[in-house]
Amino acid sequence: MRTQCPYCSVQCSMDLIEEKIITRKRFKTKPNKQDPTSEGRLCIKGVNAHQHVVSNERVTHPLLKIDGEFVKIPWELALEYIAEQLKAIQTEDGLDAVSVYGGGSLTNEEAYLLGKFARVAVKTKHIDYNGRFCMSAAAAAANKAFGIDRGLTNSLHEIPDAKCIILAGTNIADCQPTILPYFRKAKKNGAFIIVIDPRETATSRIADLHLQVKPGMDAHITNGMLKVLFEGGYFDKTFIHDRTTGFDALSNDLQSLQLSELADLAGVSVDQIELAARKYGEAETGFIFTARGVEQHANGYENVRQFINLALATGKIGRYASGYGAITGQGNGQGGREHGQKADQLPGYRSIENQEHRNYIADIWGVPEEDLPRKGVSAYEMMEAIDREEITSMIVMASNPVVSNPNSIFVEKALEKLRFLVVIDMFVSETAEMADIILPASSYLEDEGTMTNLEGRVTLRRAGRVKPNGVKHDWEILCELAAALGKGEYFPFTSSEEIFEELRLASKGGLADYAGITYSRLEEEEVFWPCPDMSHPGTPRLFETTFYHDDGKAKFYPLQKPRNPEETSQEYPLMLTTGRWMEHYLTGVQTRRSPDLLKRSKEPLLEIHPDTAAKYGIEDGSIFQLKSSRGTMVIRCKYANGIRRDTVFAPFHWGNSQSINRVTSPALDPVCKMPEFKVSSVNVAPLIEKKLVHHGQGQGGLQDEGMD
Ligand SMILES: Nc1nc2c(c(=O)[nH]1)N[C@H]1C(S)=C(S)[C@@H](COP(=O)(O)OP(=O)(O)OC[C@H]3O[C@@H](n4cnc5c(=O)[nH]c(N)nc54)[C@H](O)[C@@H]3O)O[C@H]1N2
Ligand SMILES: Nc1nc2c(c(=O)[nH]1)N[C@H]1C(S)=C(S)[C@@H](COP(=O)(O)OP(=O)(O)OC[C@H]3O[C@@H](n4cnc5c(=O)[nH]c(N)nc54)[C@H](O)[C@@H]3O)O[C@H]1N2
Ligand code: SF4
Ligand SMILES: [Mo]
Repeated sequence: MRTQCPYCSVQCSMDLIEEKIITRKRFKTKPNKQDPTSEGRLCIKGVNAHQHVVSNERVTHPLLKIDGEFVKIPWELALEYIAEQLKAIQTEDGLDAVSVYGGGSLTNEEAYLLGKFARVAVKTKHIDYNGRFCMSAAAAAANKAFGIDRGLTNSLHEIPDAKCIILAGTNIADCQPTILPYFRKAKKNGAFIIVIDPRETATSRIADLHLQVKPGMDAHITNGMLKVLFEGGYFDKTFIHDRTTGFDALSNDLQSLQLSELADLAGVSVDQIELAARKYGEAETGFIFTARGVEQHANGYENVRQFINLALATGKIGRYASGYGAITGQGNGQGGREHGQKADQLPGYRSIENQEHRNYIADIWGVPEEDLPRKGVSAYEMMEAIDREEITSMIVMASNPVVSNPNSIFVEKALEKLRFLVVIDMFVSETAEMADIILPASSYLEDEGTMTNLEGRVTLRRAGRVKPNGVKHDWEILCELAAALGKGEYFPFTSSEEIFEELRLASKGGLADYAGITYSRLEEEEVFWPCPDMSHPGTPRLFETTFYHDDGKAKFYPLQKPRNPEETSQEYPLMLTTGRWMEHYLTGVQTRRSPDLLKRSKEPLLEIHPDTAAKYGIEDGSIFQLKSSRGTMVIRCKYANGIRRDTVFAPFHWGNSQSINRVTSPALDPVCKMPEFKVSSVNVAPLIEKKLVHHGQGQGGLQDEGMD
């Protein structure tokens, strides 16, 4: 079967061969050599992606919690029961007491339908999704700077011809491994590669210059670079004049900056800032890429705006081999943020507070405009509203918020207060364990639909495998739940293609315009949005002639000092930053159920510099408690020579006592509500009990052989 990896935003396609030898099943994976993005490569996660699908831990029945135990119940009863509960709660607590929480692994069709489901079937304003923790800073920055938000402005194929590449807070070698060769090619062609990251990573190893920034202090580097570019005459005055606004306010402030002060604050040297600026300024072509390292901060929005300033000031955007990109994260991190799962958004990147937009979508949906709710609050703010008992019910589809939210001890306590929690998932995730009812969803191998990759390229993933008995597709579940709520007429869909046809109409004329894309077109070619009609070729390169603001110009952002992240103190002297490892995906619900991936990486490890470890008397490989003012988690440490001495790093791929979010800070960016996952002040303390006890869930015991 031809399929696409369910994990990251590259969306590598592959052929999966399923062999049956007597009763045993074997799987082989072959990359698709014709894949225009991965060029026939797969990473270790892609090779093993089918393993969770055939895990014997898949949920294959609706499960209702009775006296603390899950009991299998038939679908009809499950749907009826949910509808009854939701209606009762809304009668007593109000329409907005029910909330919906989505995810970036959903197909475009399902993300679209989830938004419609919340607004039309449940009639709540409270819907948001895990992309709030992922794409929101870059999305807000791109919208404000360019008037549109699409991950990369150019196709990956242009990277090898760029002469300078800045990789800021993006660890491509571990997180989008199959696109690393584009960067290697650029290097071979003479590009100067700059990595900005507090740690040495597999990505920083390809860099010509590695700026080991102090977590949260990127903007001091960009400000310093801007000053050097200005003074060195590297600004593109024609581009600035013709294509941008807001430059004067910015340039006036540059004079007052002191490079030495900025370098000190950023934890790098003046020489490094100067070299980075000169190399980027001199290069005829260049790219800047950011990811969660600069975005997941309480000033993530400003951070991204300041990186965009560099591209605008030097005119390195809107042309071949020059541009900016926020490397998107989840499989459908891009499409999932365009069609209405966001609290303030309607399909096609329309705004729920814009009268014209409301009229247009109400018309497509066949509901009175006044019936459409207004905007709700962001993902973490929903947890706060649950804690205040303003929201008393939640439907979670394709996310594991109890592990992925910051300050997760608080979040877990809040979720316990819910009157009714529904989780739609393939597994009993840590969040599903808390649910009153779990509905089993199909997996990527079984469910078809479109996905939009990091380049803005829309791909069609066909279903290769029949879903297990008792399991439904997410879109089917939404249609059936809507029917149970008495709104079936608005959800008459019998295939994902029918939903896509409505999405095309709903997105038409919006910023994320998919009107010119159809399933049959996607069978022939992958299309980059915006694509307003069938004769339009799609838009691989953005901004060649215009930006998307009314005046057609891009906007500079005034100089901004980075807000100091949570300060370290005597009690919490170290800075914790968090992120990913190659072998696991997000909260690990899927990859911890893939035996080959779990074998490679069994538990989280805290990366700590040996000098720092020595200071606190920590032996390599020992287990201890990591503490912050929010709580404690348990983790083994691993010496890492390549990390800053004031910083420790851990992945967030594990739950329960090993969940790093038990200690992370809930500070939110005021503009986009991105949490500060990348800086929390912590300390390390010895454990009394040294033996690590694994929780049963998702810690192995799975199989991809011998299944019927
Ligand atoms: N293997 C794997 N791949 C994945 C995922 C996964 O879970 N596992 N998840 C996918 C998803 S959803 C996403 S969003 C992407 C994320 O992709 P990335 O953003 O590349 O991944 P992270 O590891 O979160 O962070 C990147 C780097 O930022 C650095 N960093 C931390 N603090 C700072 C800082 O203050 N400034 C700077 N400049 N850098 C900092 C970290 O050391 C880290 O190396 O990956 C996608 N791909
Ligand atoms: N400390 C820290 N925390 C972070 C981050 C960080 O860097 N540091 N990064 C943040 C980022 S960028 C992200 S994207 C979030 C991700 O956070 P989550 O969304 O919580 O992560 P996942 O593990 O992808 O959870 C997805 C759940 O949906 C299920 N699932 C997968 N596919 C489907 C499907 O098609 N349908 C249904 N119904 N279920 C499905 C999986 O089994 C799993 O239980 O975490 C954020 N949290
Ligand atoms: S995880 Fe990403 S890079 Fe790896 S195979 Fe899957 S889509 Fe490709
Ligand atoms: Mo993400």
